[in-house]
Amino acid sequence: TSNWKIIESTLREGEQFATAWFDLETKIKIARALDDFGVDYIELTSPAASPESRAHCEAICKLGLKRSKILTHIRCHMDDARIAVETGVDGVDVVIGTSSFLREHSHGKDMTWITKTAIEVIEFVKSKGIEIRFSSEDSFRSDLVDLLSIYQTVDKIGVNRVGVADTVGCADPRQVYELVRTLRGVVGCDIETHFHNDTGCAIANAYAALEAGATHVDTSVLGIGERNGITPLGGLIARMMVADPEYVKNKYNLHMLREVENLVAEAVEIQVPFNNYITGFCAFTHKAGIHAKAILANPSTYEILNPADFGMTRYVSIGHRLTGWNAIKSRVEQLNLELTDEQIKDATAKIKALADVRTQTMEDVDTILRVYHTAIQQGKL
Ligand code: HCA
Ligand code: CU
Repeated sequence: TSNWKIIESTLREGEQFATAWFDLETKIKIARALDDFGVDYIELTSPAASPESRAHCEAICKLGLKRSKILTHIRCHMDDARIAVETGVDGVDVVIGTSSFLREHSHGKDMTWITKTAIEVIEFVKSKGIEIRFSSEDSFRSDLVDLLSIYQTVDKIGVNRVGVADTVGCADPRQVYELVRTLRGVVGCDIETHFHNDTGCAIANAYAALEAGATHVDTSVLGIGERNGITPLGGLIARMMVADPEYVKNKYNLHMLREVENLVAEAVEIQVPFNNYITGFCAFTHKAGIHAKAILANPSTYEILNPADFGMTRYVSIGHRLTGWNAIKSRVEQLNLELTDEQIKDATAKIKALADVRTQTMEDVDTILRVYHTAIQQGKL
């Protein structure tokens, strides 16, 4: 897994999220934030979707972003392709359903029609000198022979990427690894992947795809998209920070993650989940006495990611019944109180007793420690 790229689809897949509605100003803010973060590509809703979508696409292409290339995403159809190439995008992502579910109940076309149209669309987009990706939709419920043969055909006529999409979120990492691995042996072009999260595998699947030789992963901020969404940008970053830390640190401006998530959360009126990767409120909170003690000695004991890499801070929670005297001692030192270890153990026992009645806030803990300290000084204890 090296030299992989992110295709950030908050402004395409993310617009398909239940409560998403982006005006141009919001889209520009999100696009600029993603560019500051450093994603390789930003994918936009098809300009054929509506007049506003087209105007937005044109406006975002004119921003002259520093790092991110602009893509739009269209159906495999000449009508859409003709509009897309006029918008100023750097590339076009073309998609068509290939599973029997979608062929029979959605667009009604057979593989012969699909192949013929794909070739026509690809040659047209290529003739305009911009990037082209061809993807099947519902790849994991498509016939493998159909898939490989169409990918091989489009690879021969010179697409930049072929795409694999788990449209319904049914695939598991092993299946993904196998399909991408097979595909890697069949095409020479780049391989883009797109994973829905219906069964909780979206990040693991993206990782398995990269391990198998995929080059591009689709993400959206906070994972927003159809139904419960796709691989989240932050979750993929967390995974890859462990797998490939130098690459991730050198390439992406990780301190921007929180800002871009807050921007998108506000735009679609959701909260950042409590258990969100990296930025969830408790992502770096340590609680049990045993954990707190070890974390204070060396954070790597119970942290695989360093919060400072993302502009986040670690928090050691101490006002609860699971607390321990080592954690309390570190607070005593922060407060500049002079207490012996024996006294700290005594104060810890008092905090634990109170916390058995109700959880103590940081302020509560500080007050208990200050009162205890004063009592010691006045010789009352
Ligand atoms: C959809 C299409 C898509 C396309 C993915 C892609 C999917 O909204 O159904 O073009 O890579 O999940 O198949 O998002
Ligand atoms: Cu999708």
